[in-house]
Amino acid sequence: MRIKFALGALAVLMAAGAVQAQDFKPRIVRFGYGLVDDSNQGRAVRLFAKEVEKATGGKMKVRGIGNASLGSDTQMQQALIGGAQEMMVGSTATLVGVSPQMALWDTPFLINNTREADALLDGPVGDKVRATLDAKGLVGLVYWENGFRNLTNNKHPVTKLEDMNGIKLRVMQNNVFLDSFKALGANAVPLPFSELFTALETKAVDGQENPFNTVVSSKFYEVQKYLTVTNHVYSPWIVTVSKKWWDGLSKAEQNVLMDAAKKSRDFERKDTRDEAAKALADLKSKGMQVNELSATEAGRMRDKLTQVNASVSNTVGADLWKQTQDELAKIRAA
Ligand code: TK8
Repeated sequence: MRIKFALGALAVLMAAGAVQAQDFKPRIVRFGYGLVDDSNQGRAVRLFAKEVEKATGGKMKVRGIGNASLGSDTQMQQALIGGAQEMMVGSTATLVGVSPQMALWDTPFLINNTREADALLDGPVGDKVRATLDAKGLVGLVYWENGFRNLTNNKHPVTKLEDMNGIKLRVMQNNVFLDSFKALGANAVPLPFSELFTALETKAVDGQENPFNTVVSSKFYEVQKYLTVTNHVYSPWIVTVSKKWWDGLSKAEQNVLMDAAKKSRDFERKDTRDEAAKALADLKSKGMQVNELSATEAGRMRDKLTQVNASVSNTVGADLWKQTQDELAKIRAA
């Protein structure tokens, strides 16, 4: 009887403890990102900030800092690992130097549509890849949608494979992208996103590839004439936290961040898809010349790009590669 009472009292105390304010310390979270404030990235960071402040009664304050003001993707990753910055969102592709398994997402034509993307990224394969960051000083919370990437350039319309020849093309700092565009015949140059607009403007490079949304938000249409709908790869963003900082948080604080990250993910994917659906018309009205590839030419490019699959499989490991193919087959059959 006495024991029962003691246990009951303990349960009440624990339940009360779960909502007690002292679970939340006053904290400032610097959340860096590369795109401009008025972008799908910026909007989702602001939603995340609101959710965190609401859930902690204003104790935890999230400062979204865009425009790569805190540094390029790779610079911010290092700041998180060292504990000098708390959070960021950026391309999984720029994380390959930290975790080689991230290269899985760079496989050309791996994912065909957003249904496959969500199921694969939010399922066991996505979790496994995300978890590889733990040992490297980062905690991966959720994947956001960057989107299907398309090609822009300032030289000439790309209507066939041979048109890629001689285009000086900025790619992300990532070997799969470098190899892919070399295989297509372009002169691929790795550059951080933060230097891209200027590189296009000064004609240091002729072209780049990113989702429609980014071509709109970063105003690439001001410095790029031709857009080719290639959809050559689905690009995720990943929201990461400094593990050094994360390990010092209470369980309640960690739960708040994870909850808000999931809410921001759902918001961001919908926002990105709504925006992407309108973006092409928007870019045309801004003067870009848009072309789709004929089925034959798309097939020829696809053949060249699938050459890099073997190297991705090598980098990420045959087991993860096979698990991915199995998982995709399941998703496609469902
Ligand atoms: C933004 C980048 C960007 C990516 C790129 O920081 O570098 O082209 O697509 O979204 O992560």
